[in-house]
Amino acid sequence: MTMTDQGAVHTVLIVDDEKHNRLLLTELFAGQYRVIQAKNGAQAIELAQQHQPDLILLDVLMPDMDGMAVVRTLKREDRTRQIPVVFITALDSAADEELGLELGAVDYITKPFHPSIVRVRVRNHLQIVHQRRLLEQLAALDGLTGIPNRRRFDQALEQEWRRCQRAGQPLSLIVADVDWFKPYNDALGHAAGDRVLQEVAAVLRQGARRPGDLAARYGGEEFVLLLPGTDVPQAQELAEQLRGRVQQLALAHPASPVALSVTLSLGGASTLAQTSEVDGSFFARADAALYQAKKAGRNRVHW
Ligand code: GH3
Ligand code: MG
Ligand code: MG
Ligand code: MG
Repeated sequence: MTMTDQGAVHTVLIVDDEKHNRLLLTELFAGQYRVIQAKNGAQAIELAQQHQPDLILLDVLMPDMDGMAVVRTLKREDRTRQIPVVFITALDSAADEELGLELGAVDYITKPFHPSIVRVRVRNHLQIVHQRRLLEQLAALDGLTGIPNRRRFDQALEQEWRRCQRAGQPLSLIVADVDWFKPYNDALGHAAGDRVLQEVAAVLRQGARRPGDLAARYGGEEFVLLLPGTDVPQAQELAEQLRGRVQQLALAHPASPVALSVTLSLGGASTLAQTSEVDGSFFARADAALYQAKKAGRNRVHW
């Protein structure tokens, strides 16, 4: 079996109205992938949504809903848009092939097919799927600290905002900034500064412990924690814990005017979202609270 990056087996959905073809293709792939089968267009769409296969092998000529209509539907839905579709069909005109590819299929194979060629084409497309996922994962992470980056945070904020709005749940946000970090760098060098950011990131990552929580590096020495379903007292308690844990790291800071070690200032905001769009003042409130924490002397939480 060929593994995906998550260590699971790739799933291939085979769609054909003729049982003989389904069996032939299933036999071709069953040793390598998890194979699921659909015998018509409606079932194909249902199974695609339910199982999120890594690739779909799709017949065109089927009663009721043909393969072209299936692709149109898959491409309209967020959950199925990305799944690569390979047409495998008796329709061998250039116009049909052009239409199939135009609709967004990644490949077009005509029947009768050579099994070995179908096998390698599918394998190659699955390799691209695998590489795309690795790139997507990398693009969401901060290179220095390994925690999610600002791009990922921005996506998560939109998702969680809407989710909390629908569920009528609170959403909390903590913005954290390392105190006196410029003098730290100046005194101990940039490489030592980088190590501080890695240690602080590890503390914040451990703090994001509920499902849906997200700790991210927002930029420079500034971090954010997104806490869906977390109300003001819970979020304040967590912020205070994180402040304490960073202090307990006891990373010597020879140039800090306020403490002997590296400290963190944190600002927070909580909301009960009413709109479906993220309200820009949400982040601004947390940021303003951070500013207050700085002004009040640093190494503290403000709300
Ligand atoms: P404050 O307590 O008000 O936050 O003071 P500060 O010195 O931390 O704030 P300031 O914004 O003046 O300085 C931030 C510093 O963070 C300056 C910049 O060189 C440093 N910095 C930003 N990104 C990185 C990084 O990736 N690595 C290192 N080592 N330093 C960084
Ligand atoms: Mg058919
Ligand atoms: Mg700072
Ligand atoms: Mg800063």
